Amino acid sequence: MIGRRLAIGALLTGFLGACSKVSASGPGSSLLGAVERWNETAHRLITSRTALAPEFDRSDISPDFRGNGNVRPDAFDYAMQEASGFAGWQVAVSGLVERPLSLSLAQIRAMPQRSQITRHDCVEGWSAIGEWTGPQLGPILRQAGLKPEAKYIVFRCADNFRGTPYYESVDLEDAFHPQTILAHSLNGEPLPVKNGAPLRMRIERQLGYKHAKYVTGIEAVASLDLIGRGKGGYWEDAAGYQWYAGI
Ligand SMILES: Nc1nc2c(c(=O)[nH]1)N[C@H]1C(S)=C(S)[C@@H](COP(=O)(O)O)O[C@H]1N2
Ligand SMILES: [Mo]
Repeated sequence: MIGRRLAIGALLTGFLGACSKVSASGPGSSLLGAVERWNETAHRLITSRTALAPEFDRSDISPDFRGNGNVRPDAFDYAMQEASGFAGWQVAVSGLVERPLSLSLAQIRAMPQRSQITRHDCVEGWSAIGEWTGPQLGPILRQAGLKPEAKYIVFRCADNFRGTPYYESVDLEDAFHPQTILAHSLNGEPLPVKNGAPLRMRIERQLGYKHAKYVTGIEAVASLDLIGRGKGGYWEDAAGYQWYAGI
């Protein structure tokens, strides 16, 4: 957050610096137009939804990536799955798709993979850096074939808080963002249970609660109104958290 603010400040200072140099030599009227164009470009650079989240070096990785929220689904089925090394875990890709899929962990590991070392920021005031590996969500959605009415992607999870299932959702811009992956590994090892075993989303341009753990389903929908209590996620429904939690 602070890094990004500093970067924006540096960018703006750079533009202002460039302006004053031009004003010393250039005609005033065209200068104004040029400044406006620079501002527009700067604004687009700063706000671009497709920009990548910063990636870090292996040496930056946090020694222990804390587990937060639910750290073990309490369903009996989950314990069975864990005992078998999640061999039977399936992720359903459903909803507004041409070809519904049911993907095993083995199939997900066999897809082209992306690894990224990113910083996770939780609204509760802590951050951690880890290396996540898994296939990008985009190609999975392309394989299933989104119907034109699909506007959002909902992530279903195996855990719940007092009987209410955890879920999250993103728009298609985040769903197809290159750093949006279905991660099965953290720091080169299968995900620990506390961090979402066997599969969790990484939605790197957004805050921690968007990164759904224990993913069992990926559902394409036209509207979020009828999902949960209609706000697009467990914490959005329960505590009024922002649905768009961009960082
Ligand atoms: N299924 C599920 N996903 C979840 C949560 C949860 O309780 N259940 N907590 C969220 C919150 S608030 C954060 S900060 C991160 C924590 O991820 P971690 O346990 O790997 O630190 O997961 C998010 N995804
Ligand atoms: Mo969080």
